[in-house]
Amino acid sequence: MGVEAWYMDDNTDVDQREEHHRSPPEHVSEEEIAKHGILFWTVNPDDYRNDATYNKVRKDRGYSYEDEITITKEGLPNYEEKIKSFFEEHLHLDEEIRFCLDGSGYFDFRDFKERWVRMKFTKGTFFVLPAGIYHRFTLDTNNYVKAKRLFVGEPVWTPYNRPADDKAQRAAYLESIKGLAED
Ligand code: KMT
Ligand code: NI
Repeated sequence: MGVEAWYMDDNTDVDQREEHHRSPPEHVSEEEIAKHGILFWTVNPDDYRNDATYNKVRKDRGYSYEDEITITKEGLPNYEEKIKSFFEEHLHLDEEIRFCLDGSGYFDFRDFKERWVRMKFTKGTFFVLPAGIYHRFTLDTNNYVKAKRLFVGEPVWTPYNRPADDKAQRAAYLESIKGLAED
């Protein structure tokens, strides 16, 4: 359903906003992403209120809360600090649900072998990262994204930086992907 993803090189110290493809590039399929418990859809960003997929997912999964975040140097208070914390490897005790309205960026997640997978977050991308998955976010070189954040009930955005292996949600997540090692 239109998510582009690839294994990363190890040079994010240089500039996290670059693509960081390996050489040669190694793409990661949507099937592989899905095996990690990540859900994703493509939604019409210009008319999402009337988008059947968007409405069905919200209803079925109980996403009662939504707001918007715009990330630009001028528009986001404590920009530098936020950019830095988004890119620290972390997990949450709840799902991270994001829908890209405009602009773009990258969500990186750790696969079952601890490799970083970079997923392109672009206009119309709607996805759910499961609780307990290690991940991070960065803007790309366009330096602009506008996204919706959804949640079940009152939102909790707290990141737990790695290591957070003592969390029950981490153990549950690892249990959920246990089968991957044997594939
Ligand atoms: C997060 O939690 O990493 C963010 O909200 C990043 C911005 S959403 C594109
Ligand atoms: Ni997060």
